[in-house]
Amino acid sequence: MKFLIALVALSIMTFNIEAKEYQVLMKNVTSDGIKMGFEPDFLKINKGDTVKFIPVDKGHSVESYKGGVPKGVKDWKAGVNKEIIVKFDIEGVHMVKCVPHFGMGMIGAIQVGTPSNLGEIKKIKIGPKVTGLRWEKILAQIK
Ligand SMILES: [Cu+2]
Repeated sequence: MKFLIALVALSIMTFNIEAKEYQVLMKNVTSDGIKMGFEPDFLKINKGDTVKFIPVDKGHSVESYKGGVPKGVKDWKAGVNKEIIVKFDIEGVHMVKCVPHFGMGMIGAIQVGTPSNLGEIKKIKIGPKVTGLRWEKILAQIK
């Protein structure tokens, strides 16, 4: 019996430690009725987890937002209609954007562990009004 309990405890621990893979869909209309968006547009994950960005509709791209990532992160990008799996090894807030639809509000963020660079990304001015409004809603979720 003791052995069985230990075995169950061990398997639960292993499960918690295992890195997870999340999915972010790139859509023309999100489930909330928002035009051109990442679904979800904000994710909180742990260091070492991966995110698969999937262009379920055509015409989308995803890339790291220049200056909107923690120090030490290399810029990355997936071209239009390309799926990409990104591993997030550095803690902080990682902003992402879709180039064709940035002006229509297609922006998102992946929070990895502690949002150490929150102060820096709060200073970033997001040009298009619709994008800026969406960005404010994302920022409000980062804690
Ligand atoms: Cu797009």
